[in-house]
Formats: sequence, C-alpha cells, structure tokens
Amino acid sequence: MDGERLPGTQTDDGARIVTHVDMDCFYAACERLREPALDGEPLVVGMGFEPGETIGAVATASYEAREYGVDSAMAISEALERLPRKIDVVDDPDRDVDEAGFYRPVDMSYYESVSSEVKAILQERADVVREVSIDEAYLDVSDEIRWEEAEEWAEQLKSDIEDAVGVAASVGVAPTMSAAKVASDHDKPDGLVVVEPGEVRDFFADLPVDEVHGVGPVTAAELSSLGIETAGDLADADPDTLADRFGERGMEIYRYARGEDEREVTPRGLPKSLSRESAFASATSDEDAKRDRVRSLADSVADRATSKDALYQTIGIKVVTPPYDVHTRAHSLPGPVDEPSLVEEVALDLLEEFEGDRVRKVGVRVSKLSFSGGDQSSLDGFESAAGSAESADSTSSFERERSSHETSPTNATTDDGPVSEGQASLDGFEAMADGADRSDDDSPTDSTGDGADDEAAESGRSSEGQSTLGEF
Ligand code: TTP
Ligand code: CA
Repeated sequence: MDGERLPGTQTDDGARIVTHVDMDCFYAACERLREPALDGEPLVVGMGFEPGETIGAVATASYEAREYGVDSAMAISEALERLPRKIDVVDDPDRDVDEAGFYRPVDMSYYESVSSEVKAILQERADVVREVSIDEAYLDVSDEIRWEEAEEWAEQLKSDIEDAVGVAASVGVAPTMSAAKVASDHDKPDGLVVVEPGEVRDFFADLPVDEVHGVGPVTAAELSSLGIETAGDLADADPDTLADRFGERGMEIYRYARGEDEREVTPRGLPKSLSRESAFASATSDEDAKRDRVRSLADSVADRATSKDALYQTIGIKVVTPPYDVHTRAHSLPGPVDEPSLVEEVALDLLEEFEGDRVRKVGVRVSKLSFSGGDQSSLDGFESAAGSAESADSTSSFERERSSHETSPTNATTDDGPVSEGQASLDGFEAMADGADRSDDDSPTDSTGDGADDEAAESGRSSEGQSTLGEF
C-alpha cells in the first residue's frame, strides 16, 4: 500500500481520462457473428485445422475453449489434445462430443471488416483515438466526459458496440494508458472497470505483478525471486534495485505500478464522423433550453472538426424523447465545408421538427468527413483523405439508432447515400454551401475547447453562436 501519498492526491486537475477498449476473444467473436450456432460453444480459431492437419497455432480461443486450457499461440496439436474437434469425435462412441469443440480457420479480411465497424464507433466517441491493433484502442476522453460520468459512458459504449456490431468489448477507464489497459483486462470478458485518479495505487495493490503493463512471464519470475509478487510490491520496491536488475525497463514498470505514466494518447486513424450529445437533467419541452443545448453542441462539434482539419458534408442531430425513443435527422450539403455557423444553423433547423416535444437528450453530428489539408501526419493517418471522404458510416450508433428507432425518417440521410431534401426552411443552404470556400484556409485551432463547450452544454448556458440565429 501507499504510505507516501494521501488518498486523492493523484487527482490533480490535469488528470486525463483514458479509456482502453479491448474486444473479447476477437476472432472467435467474429466467427460467432456470422455463425451464431457457435455461441456458447468451445471455439478455436487458428491455422492448421484441416482434417489430419496438426501443424499450426491457435490464434484465439473462446472463453469456453479456454476452460480446456486452450489459448492463443498454443500449438494446434496440443489444442487438439485438450479439446478435440467435434467432427472427429461425433461418430466415436468412446468419445464425449460434449467435451469437444469447434475449430475455424483464420479469415483476416472478415475480422478486419468487423474491426473497422468497431473503430468507426470509437472514432466517433473521442477526439483522440489510438488504434493499436485489430481489436484494441486507447481513447482520451478527457474532453468528452467527467469522471463522474465515466462508468455510464463506458457502459453505453459497450452496449453501442454490442448492438451495432454484435461483438463484446472489455473497457477500462483510468488516468493513464497503462492503468487503463490493466483495467480493461481485469474483468474480462465483458468487463468494465473504472479506476479514478487517486485509486490507482489501491487498484494495483493486490494484483499479480504480471498484470502490470510491460511485465511478461520472464520478468514476473525474476521479480518473484526478489520477493515481488504483486503490483503493490513492485510499487513499493526499491527503484535502484529495479534499475540495476532491469535497466530502464525496471523504472518503467515501477512507474506503471505506481500509476505513473506520462504517455499521452496520440491519435491514429481518421474519424468517420464527429458527434457530441448531452442529456438534460430531466426531460424538457423548454424550447430555449433545447435550442441552447443544440447550439452549444453544434459549436463544440464544429470546433472539433476545425481542430482536426475535417471538412463535413452532412450535418445531423439526434433527439431522444421519453421513454427512450431515438430520432435522428440529417441534412447533406452539396460539398464538404468547414462552416461552424452552418452546423449550428442546420442543427437548429432540424430541431424545429421536435418543437413542443419533451426531450431527454440531444446530439449534433457532422459526418461524411474529408481531410483535405492541414497536418495529416499529426493524425498519423493510414487512410488517404479521399478514402476517408468515401467512407460510409453506416455502423455509427447514430445511424443504427436511426434505423432501429426512428419514427419518420423523412429527412434522414445515410452518410454515403442520397439525401432527401425538401425542407423549405433549409432553402438557401445550397447557396451558402456553394459559397463556402471548399479549400481549407481556415487555420486549425490548437485546442479543441471541447471541455468548455461541454460544460456550456451541461449547464444549458448558451454560447456565442446566438448571434448567427438572426441570419436564419
Ligand atoms: P487478444 O486481444 O490478445 O486476444 P483475444 O481478443 O482473442 O482475447 P481477449 O478476450 O483475451 O482479449 O488478441 C486479439 C486477436 O489477435 C485474437 O482474437 C487473435 C489474434 N491473436 C493471434 O492471432 N495470435 C496470438 O498469439 C494472439 C495473442 C492474438
Ligand atoms: Ca482482445
């Protein structure tokens, strides 16, 4: 335990809110998606499962198969000993078919397509997303949420992924990347662990030392020989001894065990859309409150787009009415723009349809994004700007919610599909959009300012966008 710090002293105002998302038995989950009969069955995915084939390795095993001792990287021959193939035992009266499993070969392109659906949702949820593998990403959500909201937010993220894509994620939220990773692993599968600033040392105290980020089995054995069995032991160990024994890496794992990790989540991958939403304390039909909130969210989303050098072609809103009916409406412009005032104006116009309705929650989204300028390298993009512009966003929660709940989708559009125009009050859009300079000579802002905007949204405080209302 920590004798040097008082509880809560890690909670400085600068503590980031880092989320680590890691899909559960990912390849197996993908196989189950297209073959639901595999649900609940021991399932092994890997190479070398052709009849008679014993060469190869396990890529992953479902949690049911792990109970038989089958796990990633195990030789196929060993996996088959522990868990025979059902097909091999089904006609053998001496073998128990219930103690056998299903084997499927790896199909990377399919897993990648499922992964990109998950990543689209993640990119929508945070300004800063670092995709680190096919089934894993870090999100810095410091500007999106407050610690008090972290659990509910993470729960929502998990259920949105599950509903939209059909695969389960484990999520960890913590003030550092290393702690968030440990947190996401801690309660797998279907885990959700939030470790607030000031709780990190307590959280780590009793964990086996090999759960610390960067501690593998070999290091764990060496640490054990020093009497260090838990992460708490490591945090309390003599740093000089660790440095002598393990060099710089010794100091690194020592710091991680103490909840100290200066690494920042840096983005990788380009978002498909940007959105922000905000709930009212209780459902309201106060038109000013609804409009103020939408205005703040629109400003916030437009700021994020500007800060990411993103142009958008579709602007939409989400309105949640009691009990929990989700309505989305969107309008597409003739071309991509970076026009914050337009985001607000379109959002407010779309909101008019809900005049008189009691509303629990509102959201604003820009989509059909393109990244035609600015510092592409800062986004570390794998995708070309053009590729991004073409990307459909049909897996976003906005789209999903619309398709599953929307009552009258007259004005709705998919990001890549044709738009049903015809809102009289939107006349003049084309002229405005055409008039908007499609080049990107708006210089990007350094800071997103999202946190401030969120606060504005939460408090119902209107923002400076008020003046543009007159132009409508
Ligand atoms: P992991 O996230 O390590 O494992 P997982 O998602 O299967 O299971 P968990 O619930 O514990 O997170 O790896 C992600 C995918 O990467 C996994 O589904 C298959 C692939 N993989 C391999 O192909 N070989 C390996 O040795 C490992 C570890 C993973
Ligand atoms: Ca995983």
